[in-house]
Amino acid sequence: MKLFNSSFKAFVFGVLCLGLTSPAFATSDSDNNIQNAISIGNLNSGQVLTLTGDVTTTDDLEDFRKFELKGTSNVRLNEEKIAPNGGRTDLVWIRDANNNQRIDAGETIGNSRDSFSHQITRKNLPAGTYYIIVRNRQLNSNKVQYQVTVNAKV
Ligand SMILES: [Ca+2]
Ligand SMILES: [Ca+2]
Repeated sequence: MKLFNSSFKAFVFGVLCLGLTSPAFATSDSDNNIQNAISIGNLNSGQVLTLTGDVTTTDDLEDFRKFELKGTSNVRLNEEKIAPNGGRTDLVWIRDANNNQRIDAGETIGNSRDSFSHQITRKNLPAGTYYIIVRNRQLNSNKVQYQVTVNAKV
């Protein structure tokens, strides 16, 4: 009985620890580098695209998305958290000017760091391929759900 008791306690302790430390997992995805960025579509002047996702520090640190700009436009990126899983992220905006699917010097056109929301506006952007990177900045394993609006009406 004593043996049973102690193993039962160990079991309960284990379950409690598991419950306290189990990390929040993000929706599994493969958009973790620029080559595997998920396309959200083409953007013409006057359009708005919306993308959503989630990132954690444990299993999915960053999400890469891309869009094509079909003509010269003013574009605003707006990122906000979706309740209840708000948290701090980085928002990085890349223009792959030489179309080599790499981030080269001078291709980062916006970098808003470590904040609960972000807004970046750029005027007279040329047609081409653009990338958006959302990176989790929480120190714990909390999942951050985000929504990014890409607005070419500005
Ligand atoms: Ca990802
Ligand atoms: Ca490049």
